[in-house]
Amino acid sequence: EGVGKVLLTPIVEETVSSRSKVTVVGVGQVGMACAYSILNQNIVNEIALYDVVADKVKGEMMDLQHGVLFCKPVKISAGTDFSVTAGSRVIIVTAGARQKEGESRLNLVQRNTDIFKSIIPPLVKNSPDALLLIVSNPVDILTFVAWKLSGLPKNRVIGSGTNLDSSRFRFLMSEKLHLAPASVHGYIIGEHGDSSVPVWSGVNVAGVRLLDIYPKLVDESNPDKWTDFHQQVINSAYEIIKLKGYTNLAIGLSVANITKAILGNTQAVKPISTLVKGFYGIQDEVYLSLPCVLGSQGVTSVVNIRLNAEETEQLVKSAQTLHGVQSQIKF
Ligand code: 6V0
Repeated sequence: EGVGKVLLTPIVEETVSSRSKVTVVGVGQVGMACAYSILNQNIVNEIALYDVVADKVKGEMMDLQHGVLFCKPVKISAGTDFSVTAGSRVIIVTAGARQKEGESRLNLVQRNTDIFKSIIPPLVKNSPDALLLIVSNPVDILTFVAWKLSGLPKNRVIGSGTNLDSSRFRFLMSEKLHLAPASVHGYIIGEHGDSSVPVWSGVNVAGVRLLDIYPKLVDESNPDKWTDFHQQVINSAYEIIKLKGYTNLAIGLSVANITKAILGNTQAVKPISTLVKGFYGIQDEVYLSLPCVLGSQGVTSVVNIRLNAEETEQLVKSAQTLHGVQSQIKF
């Protein structure tokens, strides 16, 4: 009887499903690269954007909405009120200042902690079952800060960590070997940043350890300078910031890759930042990256990789450095 009068005849009331809602907090270069990558992966049914700048968050929402036709249907919402984030499964936090040219990540700590104090409690209140995925720098320390402020169990507060550093590392080695990055396996663990640790002993192609084939792989005398790959990884962000002002595309893809493992409960192993107290003799409550098994609970397990004495020492030293910085933070 509605024909010619109303377009739709409702049968049941529309419900808002939050099956796979993801919130991105901070719609700067990094936040939008995360949102865009996630949109392209067809893994969520809702993306919420939250920022303190009303015009910007609205503009970014509209820009994404206008592309939804070309993706799997996704609801895109946005606002400056925390209610827009309610019912999220994963909350990706990219809010905050970024490094200036030449500035270290550790330098950002108090500025971004102050932002976290105002956002983490209301985010958790609106999404009590969510998992927090921290991206803002210095990511390991801010993941610790978020964990403390959130009151959530440690498995549900993680940082993007060295998933990106490891991807940069594998890319550089893959170019050298003329192989796809996915076929060159290797992990960078520890701090996302200047004190990260490359685990050369584990670098392999199809299970063939490179150190078994080239015992002098990482000797200073090696003219191929494989050790430079690690230095290049460390320098990557500084170099890209100098060249284009910020880094965003690779971190966006890396975050989408982590989000996919969580929402799909895949139990994939990825190097991400987790609470490492008790591992490798680390005594302090610090977050650092280790290969973690990821699923809907966040970190399901940590993979116990064998580290040599030097690698262990570097990891413990990173932990001490971060702990030192953390003890200066004003909560
Ligand atoms: P940006 O482009 O300046 O964006 C930051 C955004 O945060 C802006 O839109 C701000 O309005 C917003 N913001 C500020 N305060 C708040 C608040 N209280 N609530 C919500 N939003 C707020 O910076 P960009 O996107 O380039 O970088 C964001 C963060 O990501 C920085 O801390 C970077 O250092 C960090 N990165 C982390 C990486 C990693 O591997 N973990 C990689 C790249 C950058």
